[in-house]
Amino acid sequence: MDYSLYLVTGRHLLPPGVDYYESLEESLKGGVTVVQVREKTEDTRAFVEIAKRTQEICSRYKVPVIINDRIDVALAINAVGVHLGQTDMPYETARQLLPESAVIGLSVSSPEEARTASKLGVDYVGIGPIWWTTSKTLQKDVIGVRGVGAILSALSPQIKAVGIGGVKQNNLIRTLHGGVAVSGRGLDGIAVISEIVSSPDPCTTAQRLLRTILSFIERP
Ligand code: TZP
Ligand code: MG
Repeated sequence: MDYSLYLVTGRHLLPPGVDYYESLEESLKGGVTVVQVREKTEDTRAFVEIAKRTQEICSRYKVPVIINDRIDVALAINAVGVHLGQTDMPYETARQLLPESAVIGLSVSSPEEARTASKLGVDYVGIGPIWWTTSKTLQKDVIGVRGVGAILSALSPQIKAVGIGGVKQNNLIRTLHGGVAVSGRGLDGIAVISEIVSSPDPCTTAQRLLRTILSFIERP
C-alpha cells in the first residue's frame, strides 16, 4: 500500500458550505494515496453511509479506504483495513475479526508503544502528534521530530510508519527530514486532516504536499 499522502477525513473542518464528497474528490484528484474515514459520531447508520460513499468515490481513483476505530463499519463496507488508537479494540482481537488480508494500523506516541506494535506485527503505525494541532483534543504532549526519530528507532523495520499531527506545507520538509536524522530510517508517509480538508483548494494543496513528500519518499 502507498502511504505517501494519507488523508484522514474531518468533516467538521471543511470550509463553510463545502460539500464533503466534493472536497474528497478534489483531494483524490490532487493525488491522495490512502483515505481514512474518521467519524466521531454515535450514529452508526450515518457512519456506514458516509464510509460506503467514500469507498465508492475512492475506488474510482483506486485509492484504499481505512476506517477509524470501527471494525464493524470496516466489515460492512469491505474496507481495506482499520486504524486503531491505544484505547480502541486490541490489535489481536481486530486481527481475528477481520479478513486475513486486512491492513491494521495503530497510533503510537512513544518508543515503548512502537516496541509493542512491533511485537504485535501491525501493518503500519501512525506516529504523533508531531506538531501541535486543534484537529483532535490532544491527550499527550507533541513529540516533535526528535520524538519521531526515537519511535522510528524502536520500530521494527518491516512496519510502515506515517507521521501525523499538525503537518503543514510549511513544516513538511522538517517533518520528513527530522526522523531520518535521528533514526536512519524515514517515514513512509504523511497523514493530514486540516491542511487538506480546510484548504480552499484541496486538489492543489494535495498536489503540493505530494510533490514534496515524493522528493523524500520512494513510492512502493
Ligand atoms: N492523531 C494524532 S494528531 C491527529 C490525529 C487524528 C490530528 C491530525 O490533524 P491535523 O489537522 O493534520 O493536525
Ligand atoms: Mg481511535
